[in-house]
Amino acid sequence: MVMKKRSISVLTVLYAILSLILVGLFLNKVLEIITPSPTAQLQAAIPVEERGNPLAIPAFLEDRDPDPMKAFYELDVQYGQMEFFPGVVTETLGYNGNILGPVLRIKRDQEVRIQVNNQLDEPTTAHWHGLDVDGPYDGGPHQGIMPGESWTATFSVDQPAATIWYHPHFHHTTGAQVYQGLAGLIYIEDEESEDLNIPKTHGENDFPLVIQDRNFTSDGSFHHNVTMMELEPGEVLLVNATMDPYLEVNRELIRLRVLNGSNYENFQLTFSDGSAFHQIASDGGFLEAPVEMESLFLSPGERAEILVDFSQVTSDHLALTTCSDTVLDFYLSGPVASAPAEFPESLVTVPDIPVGENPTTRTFVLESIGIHGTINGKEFDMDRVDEVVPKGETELWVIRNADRVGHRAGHPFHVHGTQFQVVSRNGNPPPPEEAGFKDTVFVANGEEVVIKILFHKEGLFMYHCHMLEHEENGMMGQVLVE
Ligand SMILES: [Cu+2]
Repeated sequence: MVMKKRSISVLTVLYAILSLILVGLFLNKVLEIITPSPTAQLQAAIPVEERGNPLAIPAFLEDRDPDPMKAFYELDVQYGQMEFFPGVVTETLGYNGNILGPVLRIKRDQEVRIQVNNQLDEPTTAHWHGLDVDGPYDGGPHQGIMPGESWTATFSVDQPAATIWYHPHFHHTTGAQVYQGLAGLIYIEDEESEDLNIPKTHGENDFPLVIQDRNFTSDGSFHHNVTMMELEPGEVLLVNATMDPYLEVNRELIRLRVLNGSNYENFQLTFSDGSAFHQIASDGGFLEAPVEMESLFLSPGERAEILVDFSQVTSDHLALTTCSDTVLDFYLSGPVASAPAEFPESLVTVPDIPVGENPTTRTFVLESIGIHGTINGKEFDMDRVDEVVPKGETELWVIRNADRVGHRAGHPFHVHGTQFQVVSRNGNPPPPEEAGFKDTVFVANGEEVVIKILFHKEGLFMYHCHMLEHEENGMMGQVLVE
């Protein structure tokens, strides 16, 4: 009888503790919902009439080699500060400035040297995302630049005109360094891109748009909040590191070079008036012909160039949006035209990557649980070569997303060192906007994407999910090309 009484009282105490925990968790959740986040509080402190900033346009970096067949660029990786919220300083990282970096313009067939000076007190690397380059100059995790040191990448450019980009890739700090501001664009130009009758005046009718989501802590610092489940989605969208950006343009044909520079988020871009536009280029260069679309999907790391015809838009204002959030406001001026702007019906001939009779086929199975992931059941190991591929031989890579549920609905699969072509998506031919050269392909949950891939350069290269926090938590492998 005594025993029974004691066991009841222990159970009662346990129930009481459990109930308290549950009530505590519930109240915490309620508090979270009713209390604005630090990011929302900082934004709300900006008076409505003071919101809206002219879109920052990154400058072209000066090429310091007078020889037109050569280019020499210097990038300083440095600490910076921004004032996104009036009177609140945000500590940032940038190349040659406070945040992001200048645009590097390189020409096909040029011999290029880029010297990267690390002025941070932590290691970094400079990876040329989308460049056909020898392994030692790729700027992946093996090419760490220690604090105070410099590293020079040397390469010749032998790939079509494209909008590519650069960002750090030091293992375990990539996500944090990109989040704090390290990213920049590279424009590769060639005779075809120069001859095409499309807008090409930088900052006038040809604009880069680096779109990134961000959160802040109450003191104004970037809040790169990685949980067991995800990287917390940003409540704020920055374009070229501009908060609440707007762009004033003439009513004419405008070219936008869009990079999804987010660590973890997909974008589904549309115009607020529902108007159509044309995609003219994907990651690795121009498409054969402009593709008309009303909505552009970009996963992290992907690029698209689009032509938007504002010439007949009567309204003075419209916005680029993603899932009803404003990305960029456009203010139009000038007369409304009576006819649409003209642009080429065909762009370039995209050379088909040739495939031999019995190509080697490799399968890459992507799986994730929350922030952690694997490729073919393995977590990344910097000391393990996962695949050995002969240089100059086209292979078929089958990329299968084994996830059935999960955040962000899929994984952007990126391969370093070359540009590939999509053969099929779930057995069907790719849509026309995916028919050009790609270096990052989105593979939705349950999907299977087949690519054909040909490495022209030797060395050790990474392939990985371009959700940077997945990449850092297992979803990366290494291919040795020899
Ligand atoms: Cu992923």
